[in-house]
Amino acid sequence: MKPTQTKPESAFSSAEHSSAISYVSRTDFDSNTLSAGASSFEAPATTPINNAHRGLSRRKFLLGLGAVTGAQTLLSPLLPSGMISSAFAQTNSPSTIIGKSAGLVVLNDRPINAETPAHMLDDKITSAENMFVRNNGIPPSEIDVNNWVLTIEGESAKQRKQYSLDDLKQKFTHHSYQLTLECGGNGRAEFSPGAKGNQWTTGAVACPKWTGVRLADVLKDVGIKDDAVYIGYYGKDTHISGDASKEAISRGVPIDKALEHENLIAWSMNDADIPIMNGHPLRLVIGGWPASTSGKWLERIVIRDQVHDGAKMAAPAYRVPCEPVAPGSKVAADDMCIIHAMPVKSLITFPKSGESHKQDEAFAVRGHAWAGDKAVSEVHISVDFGQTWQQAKIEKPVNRNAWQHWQSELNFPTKGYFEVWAKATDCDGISQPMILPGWNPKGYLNNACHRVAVQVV
Ligand SMILES: Nc1nc2c(c(=O)[nH]1)N[C@H]1C(S)=C(S)[C@@H](COP(=O)(O)O)O[C@H]1N2
Ligand SMILES: [Mo]
Repeated sequence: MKPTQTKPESAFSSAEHSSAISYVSRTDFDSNTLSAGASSFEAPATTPINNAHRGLSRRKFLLGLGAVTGAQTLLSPLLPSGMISSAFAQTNSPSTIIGKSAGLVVLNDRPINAETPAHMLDDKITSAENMFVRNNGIPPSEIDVNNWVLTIEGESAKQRKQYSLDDLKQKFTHHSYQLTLECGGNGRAEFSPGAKGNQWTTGAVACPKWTGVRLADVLKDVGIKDDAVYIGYYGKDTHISGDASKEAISRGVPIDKALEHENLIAWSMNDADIPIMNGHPLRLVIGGWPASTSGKWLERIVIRDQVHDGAKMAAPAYRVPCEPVAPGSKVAADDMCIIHAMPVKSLITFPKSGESHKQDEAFAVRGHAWAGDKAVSEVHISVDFGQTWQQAKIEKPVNRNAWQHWQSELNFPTKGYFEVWAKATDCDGISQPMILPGWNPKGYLNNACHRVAVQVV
């Protein structure tokens, strides 16, 4: 049963958030803010291709901002079209999403979707304010922590059982893990032909520390029948249409994946309550898989005797062609397969793209790398468009399914314009591609190398 939309209560009490559906204030957006302090490298820019395929809501949003296009031309002479790193596609639009940094880039305000510029992901543990927000529907307007109930049921559950937050906290052992959540559509902005949906560049990824109980412990407490195939989640958010009979999203994972130790039913992020936009008071955290499997505002888990058939499980959502297709192809629903683990990927979080650097000074570069269910074994850096590579130092993950930090020091052969490229390789020897891999209709799984610009002076 879905809750009906009610007026915002204490959780959303701040004056700027007085409307029941608007958690974003647009008042800070104006062309002055965007252009102030924008050097030629910091200028927001997108390729013509990306502009052509931006979602309608984004286009409207940008139009509302005014003079964005002027700033775009500042950068374009520096890079051949099609070679513009997605890092440059980010604007510096300030946002005021409840609990979130002003530096997050809002891609859509209904539902709220906002990504984190790469340099704001520099911390080893992503801060709550800097974690991206990906909402498919409207977040719950009332959250009653004391009366929150998690129900576990389904054809393959031995019984139907309910837990309050206190039950969960008292009955089961607590575990903390740093777990990487990356939206399946992260990197979509680079698709050509473009894909509809939020035009994520690089910032729909985060790796905070989560605390809660093991999903497996709770499922086992309920009892799992031998015929269990999948689990599915349901959250308290509502469908964007306001239709209470529809779910915003209800996805899941195969039972074998669900039973892995690192999956949590979490109530805490970085030792504090999970931010409202990230699923307070309870969420699933399934590290390494598309973050769409990590249900927010978690109210119910079903243990299924078939592949879960909740909202956004069916094609084309979170599916890619089972066999590779030519860019722009139409793909039949039957030929689309559910995305499992996310592919190997890395991010350069320092320096910020567009900084200047003195040639005679040491140049430090660092970031994170992750590889779905696997570990990353190597990261390589190039400053000559991939002609030569230098190996970076990489740390072990703090636990399975946590991203890994890497760092390196670089020398530049001359002054001038350079791009720093980073390429991670997973423990099976699979590396990131330099350019967009396997085109797919919805723009998922772009794990092409991240590139940042440096002007050496
Ligand atoms: N209930 C609920 N859970 C959800 C979603 C949602 O819209 N509603 N979005 C999913 C998707 S597509 C992603 S990428 C992640 C985003 O998590 P975040 O918003 O905490 O960053 O949450 C997932 N879980
Ligand atoms: Mo997502």
